Amino acid sequence: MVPFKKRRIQLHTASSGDGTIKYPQVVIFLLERKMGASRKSFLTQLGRGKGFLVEESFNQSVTHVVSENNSGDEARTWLNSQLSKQLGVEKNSTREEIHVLDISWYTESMRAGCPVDILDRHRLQECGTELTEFSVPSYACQRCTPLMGHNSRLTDALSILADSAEFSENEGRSVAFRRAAAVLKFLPQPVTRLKQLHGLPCLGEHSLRVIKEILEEGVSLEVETTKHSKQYTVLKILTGIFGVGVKTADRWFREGIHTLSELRRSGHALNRAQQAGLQHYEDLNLPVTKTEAVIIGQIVKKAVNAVLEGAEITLIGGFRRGKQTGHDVDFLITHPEESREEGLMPKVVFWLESQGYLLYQKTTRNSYLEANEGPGQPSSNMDRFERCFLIFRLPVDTDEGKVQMERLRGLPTQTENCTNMRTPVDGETETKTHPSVDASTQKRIPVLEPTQGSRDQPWRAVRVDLVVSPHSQFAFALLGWTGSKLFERDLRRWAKQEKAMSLSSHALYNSIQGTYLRASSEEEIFAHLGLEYIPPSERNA
Ligand code: 8GT
Ligand code: MN
Repeated sequence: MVPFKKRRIQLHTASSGDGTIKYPQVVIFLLERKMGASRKSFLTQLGRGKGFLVEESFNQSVTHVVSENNSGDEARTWLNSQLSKQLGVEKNSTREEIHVLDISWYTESMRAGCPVDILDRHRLQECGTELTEFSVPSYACQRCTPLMGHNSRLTDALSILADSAEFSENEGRSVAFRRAAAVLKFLPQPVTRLKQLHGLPCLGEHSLRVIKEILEEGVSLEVETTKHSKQYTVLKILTGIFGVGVKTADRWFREGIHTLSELRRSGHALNRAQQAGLQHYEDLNLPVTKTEAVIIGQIVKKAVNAVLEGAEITLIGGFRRGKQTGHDVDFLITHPEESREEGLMPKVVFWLESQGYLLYQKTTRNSYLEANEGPGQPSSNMDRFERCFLIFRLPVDTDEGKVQMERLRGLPTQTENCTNMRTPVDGETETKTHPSVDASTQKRIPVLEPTQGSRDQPWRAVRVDLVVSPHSQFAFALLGWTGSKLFERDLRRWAKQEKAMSLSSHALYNSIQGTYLRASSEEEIFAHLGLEYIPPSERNA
């Protein structure tokens, strides 16, 4: 694209109605061919009157060529001849940078008063143009999926439908939408035409319909309706309370409880987790930063070293995959000598508690016994580590802490690159001092005076998960707790369907030979499974 500096020269030649050019980055040229000189002149004046930069003649600064009644091939042929003859530019060298658009893009932009997003239907179709064809392996564990894809408009929409299906307890449907989103996230380029997706795995009829609508219309009616529905917005709020699952949230919703204050007033008996979740709702819905995760890691390391020399901790979950924010911080603890880790968790928790670092804790016992039980179903092995759910009391007297305090002070706590974060919302209108964002209306609304743990406190609440693994199972635990959830799901599915093996976070079992396959690294597990190794940063399916 022509540097901005160069383009400014053109600003003088293209006069607008009152001389102001509102969108200097969008340099339009109207193709006279088949449009006619008088219509071109009329449309040019119209555009300039609205502050658009419309060039009289084609030149190097043009970014948008608008054509009427020409086919895509005709317009491209004309453009290429201009580029090579007039400007001496290699034929295809700038093809990707100049948009060749139908007049509908121009008229819609006139109506909107600004350049509208370029949708599939605005681009002139070219028979001769080759669209990028994608090829995608079926299982997420066969693919390198980066943190950020090129199709977030589509994947965000599908994630909303996946969440909504989860709220209706339709797991199959939810997984189907998540699989479709994961395929799109893997693609190396933005999708522009539906036919590029032909033959790709995991794209069901429903997902394709939604994708088509977004490519053609810019939005999907179903997604918009879902996102603004009462059930969706209320369940987002209620399941955002630590300790509250979909079943409970849905029951409350049906009872007419739609806000946190209504829940507080309802007199419902809440369990210990839910009470803590409600009490620290705002903090727990504020994304945890990588810096905070590192600080908590240092504290946990101190605790672990204080109670057992030589014990090691590893940051797992989303942060290990390179995420910069998360909804919690996950750690895996082990000791190089087998069995030394036994009894470690209560001691670590006791140490943290005695130092005043905990607001809540619940430990679950390890019940995984390979020899006695044999290979259980992978899903039933999920919770068999000694595991502790914590709400950490993170001091904020550090520099980062001060930044956190600033963020907490009256700022809208929107989600940041964190799909399962909930946006704090509360419909209460009396005791407000802090604005927040209502997920359904995007209006700033006041929220309740913060409860303990926020604003004026020198600490904030953060969800932390600790898992203890014997050293012999460490590689499996590391792989199983690094995620993403879909990556894990597909690893287990691959093992079962393609290799007749059973994979859990404890072990890999060959069902045909009736043997366990040992591994001391993630690489070895991938090798046992006949998969190419995928590093954590590319497991973001
Ligand atoms: P986030 O915390 O930023 O939202 O993202 P995350 O770190 O990827 O998600 P998470 O909900 O904290 O889960 C971390 C990983 O632990 C995920 O890969 C998930 O599959 C895995 N995981 C659980 N629960 C359990 C469990 O009970 N057993 C095992 N083995 N893995 C689990 O969330
Ligand atoms: Mn996590």
